Amino acid sequence: MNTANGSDDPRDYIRDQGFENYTETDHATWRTLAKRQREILKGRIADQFLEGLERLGIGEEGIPDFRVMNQRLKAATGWEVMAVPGLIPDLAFFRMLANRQFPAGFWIRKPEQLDYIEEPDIFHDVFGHVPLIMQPIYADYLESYGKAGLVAAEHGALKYLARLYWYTVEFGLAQTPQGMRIVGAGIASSPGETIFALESPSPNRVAFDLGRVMRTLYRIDDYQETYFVLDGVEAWPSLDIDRLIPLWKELEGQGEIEPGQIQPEDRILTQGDGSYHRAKSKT
Ligand code: HBI
Ligand code: FE
Repeated sequence: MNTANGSDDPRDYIRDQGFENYTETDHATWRTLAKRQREILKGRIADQFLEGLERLGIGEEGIPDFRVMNQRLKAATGWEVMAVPGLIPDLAFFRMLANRQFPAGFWIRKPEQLDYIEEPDIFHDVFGHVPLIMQPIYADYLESYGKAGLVAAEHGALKYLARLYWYTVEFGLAQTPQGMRIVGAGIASSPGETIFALESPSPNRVAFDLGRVMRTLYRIDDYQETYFVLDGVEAWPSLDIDRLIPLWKELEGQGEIEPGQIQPEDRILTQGDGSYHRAKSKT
C-alpha cells in the first residue's frame, strides 16, 4: 500500500502487527530468506549486526513477533518497532525516528518474489534494519537523523537527508580492522548486493564525507554505482543542526553528483571499472 501522500501524523499509519494472521507460507518465506542471508553475511557484515540478530532472537524460526522483539530492543536502546502498511510520508517517518520508533512493514513478500520487491517488507525492515538499532551509537544516529529531517523539511533540504539515509542506513559500508564490512540494511537484506557491494570490481568505494554524500544522486532500481565507506562501524556522522543549516546553504551553490561520478577531492578506496552498469545499459 502506498501512503506517500497522506497525513504527517504517525498515528495514522501505525497498525497492530497481526502476528496471528501470518500463514505457514509466510513463516517459511522468512525462514528461507533469513537462512540464506545469514550464510552469505558471514565475514561480510559488521559483527555488531550479527550480535544484534542474536540478542533480538530474530533468525530462522519464522517472522518475529514485535511484542517479544520490542522487549529486548527497548531494554537495549529505548527503541521500538511499529508496524506500518508500507512507505509513509517523509514527515511522519522523521517524527517516528525522532521518537525512537522504527516503522516496519508488517507484510511479507510472496514466495515468487524472493529476490526483488518494490516496497520494503518485514524482511527488509526488520532483518535488515533492526539488528544495528540494538547498538547505542547507531540508535542515537537514527534518532538524530529523524530530528534533522524535521528541520530539513523547513529548509527545503529533504533531498539532502534522503541521500544521506540512502548512502548510510541503506547502503553504507564501514572500514573495520578485519576489512571492509556491510552496515547498510539495503545491502544486508539482499543476497545479490551483499556480494556486489564488497566484491564486484564495478562500483566505486569512496571514504564517507557528509557534504559529498548529500550532493550525490542515487539509483533506486539497481545495485549502487558508488558506496560510501565509514571510518569504522561506529563512525556515524554527527548531525548537529547548527552545522547542517550552513552546510545545506553551501551545497545549494554546488552541483549534484551523478551516482558513478568521482570527484577530485574524493578519497577513493576502490576505483570501480563500471563494468556492471555498462554491460546493462547495452542490453
Ligand atoms: N517510510 N516505512 C518507511 N520506510 C522508509 O524507509 C521510509 C519511509 N518514508 C520516507 C523515507 N523512508 C525516506 O524518503 C526518508 O529517509 C527521506
Ligand atoms: Fe530500508
